[in-house]
Amino acid sequence: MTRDDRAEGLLLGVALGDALGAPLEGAPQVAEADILADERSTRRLVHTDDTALTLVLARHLAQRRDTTGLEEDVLAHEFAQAWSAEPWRGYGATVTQVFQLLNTGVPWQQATRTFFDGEGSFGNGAAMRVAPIALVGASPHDTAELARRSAVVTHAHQHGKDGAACHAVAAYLALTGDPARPLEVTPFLQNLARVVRSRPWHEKFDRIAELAHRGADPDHAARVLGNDVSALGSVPLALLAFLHNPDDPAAAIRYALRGGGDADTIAAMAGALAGARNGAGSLPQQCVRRLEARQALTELAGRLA
Ligand code: F2R
Ligand code: MG
Ligand code: MG
Repeated sequence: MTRDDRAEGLLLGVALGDALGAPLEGAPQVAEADILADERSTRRLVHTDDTALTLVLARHLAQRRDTTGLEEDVLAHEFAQAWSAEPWRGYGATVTQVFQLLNTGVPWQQATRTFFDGEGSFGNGAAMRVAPIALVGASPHDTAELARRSAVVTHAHQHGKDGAACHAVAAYLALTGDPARPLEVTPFLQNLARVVRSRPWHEKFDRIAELAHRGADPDHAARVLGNDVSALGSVPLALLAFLHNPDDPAAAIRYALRGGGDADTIAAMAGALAGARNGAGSLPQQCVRRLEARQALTELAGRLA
């Protein structure tokens, strides 16, 4: 499997999870039969804010492949412009206000701290879009650093930034691990714990390890780990969905969807991880063909790989 194929798998995995989860976002739990029916349907797979902002970040990185890597001021402006162009993609309430401030010229350092007593958002919006960072990071540490820099332009809260770092490094590990060898849960989580050091995240890593070893079902896992729009309440369930089904992207996405709650985002993150490990060829082709942004994502994967 080539690096191109895995880069494409990572980006298409985001869009696949996002678009399959979009009609399910907010559902308490989801029946597997409904997911299978949707996979087999012919509906066009329209994405939401998760993929829209992933495209923005991927383009930003592709344009700076050989130079600076990431420019926070420009990136903040590009995110806000994407929201202005398509505000109907299902954005969060607070990030919408951040984008409005950015579009009136307020610097991101100030705009992001306007909310929640200066702490800023702990939503999963920075994590849901961060996967392309794994394609340019030189190491887990470098990937975490870049992820935090990409996060802080909209999500100032520590959990928002840690969520982005956690998911980006998980994507880096999925992308660079050998898919011919079984994925080992404990070393994978230990690698994440080295770059995301705060106690609440370490507690989640411990829960993930227990649930993975017990083969927990998605309902139970969602109750233990959370399935909401916060970074701490969604990134862990996406990780478990992947660790439970490391070699089967369709199964990882289904597991994430069955957990309900923030289904589009949790499935987008699980899809990125499984797609990165197994490549685009392993994704369900009858769904990939229906993805709204398939061509743009494939082209960006080629530039970033
Ligand atoms: N927003 C949604 N879905 C809502 C329904 C959309 C509807 N279907 C439609 O079509 O209109 N989905 C998207 O939002 C999530 C990503 O959120 P993001 O980008 O982090 O947004 P935000 O606004 O910053 O945070 C989300 C909410 O979390 C609460 N919150 C955040 N920080 C907080 C804090 N420090 N204290 C208390 N609460 C905090 C707020 O309620 C925020 O509005 C993804 O699911 C994406 O798909
Ligand atoms: Mg969404
Ligand atoms: Mg969502």
